[in-house]
Amino acid sequence: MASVIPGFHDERIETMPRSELEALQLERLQRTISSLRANVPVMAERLEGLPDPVSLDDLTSFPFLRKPDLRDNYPFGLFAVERDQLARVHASSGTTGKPTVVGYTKDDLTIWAECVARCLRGAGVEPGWMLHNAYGYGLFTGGLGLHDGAEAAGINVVPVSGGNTERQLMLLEDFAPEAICCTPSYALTLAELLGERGPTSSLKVGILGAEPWTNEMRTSIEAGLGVVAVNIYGLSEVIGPGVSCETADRDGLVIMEDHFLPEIVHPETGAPLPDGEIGVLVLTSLTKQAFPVLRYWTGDLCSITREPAPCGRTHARMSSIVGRSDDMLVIRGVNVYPSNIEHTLLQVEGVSPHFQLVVEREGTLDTLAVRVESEHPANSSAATALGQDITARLHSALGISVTVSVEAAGSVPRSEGGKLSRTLDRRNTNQNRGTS
Ligand code: DLL
Repeated sequence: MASVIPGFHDERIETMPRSELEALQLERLQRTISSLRANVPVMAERLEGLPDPVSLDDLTSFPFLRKPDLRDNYPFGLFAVERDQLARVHASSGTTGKPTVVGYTKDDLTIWAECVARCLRGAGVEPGWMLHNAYGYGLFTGGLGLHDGAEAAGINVVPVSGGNTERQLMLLEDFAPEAICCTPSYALTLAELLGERGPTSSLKVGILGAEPWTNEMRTSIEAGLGVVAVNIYGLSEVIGPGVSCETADRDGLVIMEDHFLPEIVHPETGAPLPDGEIGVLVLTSLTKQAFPVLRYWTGDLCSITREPAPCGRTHARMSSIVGRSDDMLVIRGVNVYPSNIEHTLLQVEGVSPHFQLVVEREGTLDTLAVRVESEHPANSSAATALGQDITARLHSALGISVTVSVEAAGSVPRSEGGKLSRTLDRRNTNQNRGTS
């Protein structure tokens, strides 16, 4: 793996003493709340009667903003500027119905690019390097978000976007970029194909995010692509990629706290949780003009620490996302997080990082099947033994019985360029009731 050193894009802000940072946050929070009261009628109504915050702790007296609020005000009902002030809109990847629309002024785009530039420099990407940007360009914030951030940091971008894997492999070989960004599942797809053709020598850093991934997956990607793989986090509702990112030290994701105020709250009660405890990440934007969000309930589960990082950064750091409060599977009354399963699977020797969870309903009982891949021929005694081992491990990790099928390499769906859903929930489909 290449050795890369974290750099700074804006060292003064990134290492600002916490007392100064918190004073800045409070001032910006007060400004954001004034803008919501003055410019967003729906929010003005919600905030009526609530006194303005005089300390950051007062934030907890404000209501959460949740995804359905965005849908109810589709498309532009929560924007704080007129349409002619918008420079761009993006929309989040909804699986059903209308997307969630978010807007940016020109200043918002500048701030976003600054945040992403910090992420890239912290990850060890240097000005003058080439970045192969395989995040999707379009309504999704990944492609354009990383693109603008790279340009702001003086990094040259190959705007390849997602998909067309053969072309990606050709460009990786011909252009010899030092850095790549894409989803971790797509990084695995590329690593696998590159592995078949011999290792690539040019890549040093991968900036991967937009979906959950584990340290075990990181190990496979780093080995396959020869990169230091860092985790980048963000969501359209708050700005897009660049809310937080690991540095090349990979010691927690540094939150751009001068722009986004983090809280961790209890998933059911919404009560604040202390640093170090896992709960739902709630984010407040502090500088956004077009679409300010107050206490946005991300649904993403993680913990935070406010200890300064070894590299001198003073902003809070979050753990990797361990799951979502809403993608938890309830199987026969037991809460099952896909990340738990992934963690267990990737500790088993001989199991590839590709797997799929299939949930079905048989009569009134939910069943969970786990499809994994191995190099052993299907139905061989080695494959059977592996299946038994995994079944036992999952039983002890989850507390429920699951069916494990060990399949040939290449059987389980791969990312073809974007986010990969590893769970196929067939509980509510006709097919499941046997009528298809
Ligand atoms: O996925 C923004 C993004 C693009 C982030 C490129 C990183 C890189 P959305 O499509 O709105 O935005 O999806 C946001 O994706 O609430 C998380 O559930 C998940 N997510 C994003 N980054 C990570 C990550 C982009 N590093 C939703 N780890 C979020 C785990 C992530 N989950």
